[in-house]
Amino acid sequence: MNSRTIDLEVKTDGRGKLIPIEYPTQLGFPLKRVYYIYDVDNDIVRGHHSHRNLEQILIAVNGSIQVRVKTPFSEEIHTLDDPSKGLYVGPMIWREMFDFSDGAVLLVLASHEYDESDYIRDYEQYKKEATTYFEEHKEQR
Ligand code: T46
Repeated sequence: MNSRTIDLEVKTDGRGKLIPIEYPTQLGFPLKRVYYIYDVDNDIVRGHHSHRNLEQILIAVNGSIQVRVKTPFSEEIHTLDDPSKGLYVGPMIWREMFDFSDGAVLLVLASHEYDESDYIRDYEQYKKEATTYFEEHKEQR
């Protein structure tokens, strides 16, 4: 599946920890946008959509968050609970974020500016477009 965990290098010294994220070393795409999600109740599920082109890296900079990534062919659940790990999510991957712990903060690094027309928010429409997309990108299923 076109989604995978990325290990970020931590610079540790007596003062604490620092993680640099730079293009192209840690980031596979030039950064166009950053946003973060926080203050989410534990019983809330966010996401429920796919993007046609957007690439993103999701990092739980505090607390823990579960992320379900799926295609019509496979599904994985990732626990994000470590600021030194990112979850890369490529195009045409359905995502749901849930089980936010108290104080969880989800930082997202995005390859493009916000564009609502890049979203597929209806799952039946997603399945239709994804089936065509993955015919040509079988390695990303
Ligand atoms: C994603 C997951 C991980 C903006 O105005 N600008 C932005 O950059 C974003 C991301 C959102 N918005 C507006 C659109 C909605 O009115 O903020 C509101 C909440 O967005 P949404 O319902 O899409 O939030 P999530 O948490 O379901 O999804 C977000 C991202 O939208 C999405 O790209 O992959 O986080």
